[in-house]
Amino acid sequence: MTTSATTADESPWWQKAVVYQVYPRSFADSDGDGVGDLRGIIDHLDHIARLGVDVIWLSPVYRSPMDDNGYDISDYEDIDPLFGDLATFDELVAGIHARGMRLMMDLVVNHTSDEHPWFVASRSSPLAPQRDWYVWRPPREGFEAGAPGAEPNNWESFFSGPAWELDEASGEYYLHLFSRKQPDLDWENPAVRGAVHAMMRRWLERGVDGFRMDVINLISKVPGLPDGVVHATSASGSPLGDGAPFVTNGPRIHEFLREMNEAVWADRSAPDLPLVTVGEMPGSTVEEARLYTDPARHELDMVFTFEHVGLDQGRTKFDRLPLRVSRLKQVLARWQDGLAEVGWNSLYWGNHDQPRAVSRFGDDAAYRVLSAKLLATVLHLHRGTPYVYQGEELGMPNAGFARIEDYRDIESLNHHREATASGVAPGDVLAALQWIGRDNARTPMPWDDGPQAGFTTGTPWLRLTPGHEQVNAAAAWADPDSVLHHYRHLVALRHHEPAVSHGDFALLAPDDEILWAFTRQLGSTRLLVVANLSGADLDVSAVTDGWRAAEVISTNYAASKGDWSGTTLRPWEAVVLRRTA
Ligand code: ISL
Repeated sequence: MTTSATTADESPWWQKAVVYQVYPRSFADSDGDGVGDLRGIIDHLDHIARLGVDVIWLSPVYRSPMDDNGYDISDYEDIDPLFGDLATFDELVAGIHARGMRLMMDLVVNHTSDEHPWFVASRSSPLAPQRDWYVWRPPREGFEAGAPGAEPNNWESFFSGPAWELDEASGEYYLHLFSRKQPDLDWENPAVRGAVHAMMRRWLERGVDGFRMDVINLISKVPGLPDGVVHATSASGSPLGDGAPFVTNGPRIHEFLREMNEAVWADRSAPDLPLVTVGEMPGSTVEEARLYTDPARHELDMVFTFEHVGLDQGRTKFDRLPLRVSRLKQVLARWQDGLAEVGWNSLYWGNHDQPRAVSRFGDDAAYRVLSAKLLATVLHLHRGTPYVYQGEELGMPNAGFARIEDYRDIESLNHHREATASGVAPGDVLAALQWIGRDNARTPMPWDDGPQAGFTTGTPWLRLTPGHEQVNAAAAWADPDSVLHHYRHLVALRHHEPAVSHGDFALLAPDDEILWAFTRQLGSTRLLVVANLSGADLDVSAVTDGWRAAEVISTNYAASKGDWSGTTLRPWEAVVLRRTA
């Protein structure tokens, strides 16, 4: 059993915090155009404040052609008119601060939009002063520009097809790890880094309290950009290889993050510094995360791991594998252990890129409410900073759209096009989208049981998730046994029980496929979490031995505080016990 490096008392504020993610397109629409906006968020801030959370992470609201819903930015300094303007943004910041919360902005600097003035200038000529702000390369030797296989290397884009786009005018290609409208910035260029730092400083001066850094571990690429292992051929006939090993946690990533710290917030030592940073890091191991989040290294406060959300996926995210609960528990436990002494975990089940937690890990049919609460209990009783994605607190299930016409996400649409073109049965492609597609969790927030669930007076940009007549915020606030009230309770528990935020973690029964059990310990306080991931009763006496007299401090069954047997968990029941010494 390890001892923790920081105790609850001397730790930075964000180690006791809970973050709520707002996906602005789908939160609340104030002007009837069918798209959520800043005024809509302002109007609904009390929903978030009443949950008790400490921080709001706002997905991008900057000016954007919206090829990837704002993750393609054409002006880092302005708000997209679809969402509002800078004056409304200032009002939002004030409203968040007035409620005692903080605001974390999305920082998307691996790439810009192809409509960003930097890229427009870069593209204008091979001799343009900003040419080297992006990654330009001539065609592969011996190939004519535009011929299949002429791309400078064989990397596949994360959004299907080659990761290079030909610029006809110059006959050169630019790199885009995501869509062709998201050209990668060249971080080797100090002018690029300086421009990003200056932009970050301006947002901090404007009052924001931190950054969630989009795919920040992809910004340093291996020089030479070597070909990856080939695994497929694109619909256009180019061989496709895996570029991930050459862009993930690249050679200069730690240097770039440290430099960013020095340039943007010189002194991070003040204990009450409002700042918080989290790096989105697909493909990072726990060992790498320890380096990124070691406070002595001045890089990041925490990172988003993808290991636990990749366990049900094969070579690509659309290849479905059966999920083993034992693996899920063990992966999260390994991250708990790996960051126990040095570093810090972020904890999440879902976000705007993942399907709904209750559909993926729970039972969204017979046990939607219970399994949503169970998943919340298990996650929020880990050590780290939990993230709640809008709608998760209502136990929203996947949208599960059965027709391709209902999808809007570029990743899903590109995959559908490429996969069907290369011969995969359309029904199989749709089944994969219904399970893992990003639109599953991007549907409008259901506020009430009225038309369009109170999200908009117009036509929503994406259809609502079926069932909003029952699953909506108004109904949840009115029902003391709702998923929402359970989240409120878990947030409060973290704030008031130091063993929740800082206790040491130990996984019990690691190989059990149904029981999820672990302990937390801080000083003389011990907690036991037991959860039954099945629809049948489960005897848990083997792990509750010695806990019979313990106090029940959390349960997901209505009004059962006093009456838990101590030996049997009902279907999808999750209980937290506390005892001293
Ligand atoms: O959805 C995914 C996980 O399976 C990835 O393809 C995802 O794109 C990746 O995690 C990076 O995500 C971030 O950057 C993307 C953007 O589309 C995502 O919304 C964002 O969270 C490009 O900016």
